[in-house]
Amino acid sequence: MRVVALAGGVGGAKLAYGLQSQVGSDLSVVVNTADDLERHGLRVCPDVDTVMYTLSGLADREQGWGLASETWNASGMLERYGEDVWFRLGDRDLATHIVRTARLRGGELLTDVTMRLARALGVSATIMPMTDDPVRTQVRTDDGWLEFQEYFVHRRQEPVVHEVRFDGIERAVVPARVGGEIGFAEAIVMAPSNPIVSIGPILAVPGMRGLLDAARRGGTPVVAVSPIVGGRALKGPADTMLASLGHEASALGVARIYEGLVDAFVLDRADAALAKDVGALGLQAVVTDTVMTDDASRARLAAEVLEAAKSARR
Ligand code: FO1
Repeated sequence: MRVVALAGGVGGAKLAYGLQSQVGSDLSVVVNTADDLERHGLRVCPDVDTVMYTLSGLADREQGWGLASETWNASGMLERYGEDVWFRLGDRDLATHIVRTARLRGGELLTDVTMRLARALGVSATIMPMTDDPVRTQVRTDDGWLEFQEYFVHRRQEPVVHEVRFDGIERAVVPARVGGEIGFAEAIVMAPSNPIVSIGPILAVPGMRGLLDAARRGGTPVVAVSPIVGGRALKGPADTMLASLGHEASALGVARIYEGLVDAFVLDRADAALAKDVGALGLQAVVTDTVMTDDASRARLAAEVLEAAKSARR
């Protein structure tokens, strides 16, 4: 079964890992790049790298991002030189950013760079950025507009978010390779990532929604997994962000955002009481355990998501 997953960082990477365990190289993951940033002259793609490290089995599983058994010597040296090191780059992680930046400067597209890096790490799935063009998430807070990682890491997601924009999105183009994979997909999965700042930018790339709609019209089911369980985000600020942006901070609030875009919606047993309201939106509600604590739970959720896709096939 050819599967395309849309994903942000940590939560999305875990489900992608489960999906890879089910379908191997038939999985393509389209990853958010609006969290990207420049650090020390290098291009850093946090969500792409989180997915790549997770799928290669090299990720720091406690932290969710970065590499396991990382060391921080370069960061210490950068600090001695007076550089800002609030966005921490490990020694081995730095190699990824050095190679990526050099290849981009040499004229390679981010899609090709990403696919080569993932192949070198032994990833069997195809990992693709949502676009090759620069797009940056910015959030409006009481302190004005902040770059995403300034808000997320430096300010620890503390400022209240009043508005979100994706700078550069109108000039962004869906890579041909992404369009092709969506066109051939037999199931499309929205991973349990933040619907506003992880899945949101992917859907906002001009042409992306059209590709997904065309796939659905052609009979490809689209299944979304809620990143909110019992009114709380498992990781990150999705719950508080939903609330401050006027959405309900619940699985139902997420289902409403995806209304008209997905056929089935997977929510946690803790939210079983919301299944009826999700169904009333016209989505097939699937209630199961969605919290992925180990390899087995990642694989089981992925298998259930693919079953939901089969039964939602149009
Ligand atoms: N997250 C943090 O909370 N602190 C960091 O210093 C940090 C560094 C970092 C470096 C490379 C990378 O790929 C990810 C990193 N992240 C860090 C995670 C990242 O900010 C978030 O996971 C995503 O951007 C949110 O999806």
